[in-house]
Amino acid sequence: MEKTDAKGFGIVIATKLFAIYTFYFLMIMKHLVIIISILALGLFCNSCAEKSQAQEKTATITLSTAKCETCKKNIEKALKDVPGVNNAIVSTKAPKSVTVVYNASITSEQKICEVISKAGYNANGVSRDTAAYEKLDACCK
Ligand SMILES: [Cu+2]
Repeated sequence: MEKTDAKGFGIVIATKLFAIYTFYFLMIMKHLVIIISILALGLFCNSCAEKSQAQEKTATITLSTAKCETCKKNIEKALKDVPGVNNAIVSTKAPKSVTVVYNASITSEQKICEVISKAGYNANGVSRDTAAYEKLDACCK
């Protein structure tokens, strides 16, 4: 009788120890998984940031026909919604130009010039769209 009790007690202790070890093992594994995930995410974000930085370019496009504040607004507005264009600042003072910060993996200087042309202005070598030019305010012609 005593022997059986001792044996039963032994099994209970062993089971409990096993449960405790399993619990701690799982806890440690869980933490490891979380830590590894965070590290992996960090590396991933880093490489993404480096990649997008590498793709970011700045172009200065000559605007031979831009004249006034309305022109500035028209061109900046046209470029604002172009996918890949991060920033565009027009200067109507000589030398008249627009400085565009864009993502080269999404758009190009040529595409940006075409957008400006469709807004009615010459952009580098791309001549203004005549129909768009006709629609401009009198002060811009
Ligand atoms: Cu104008």
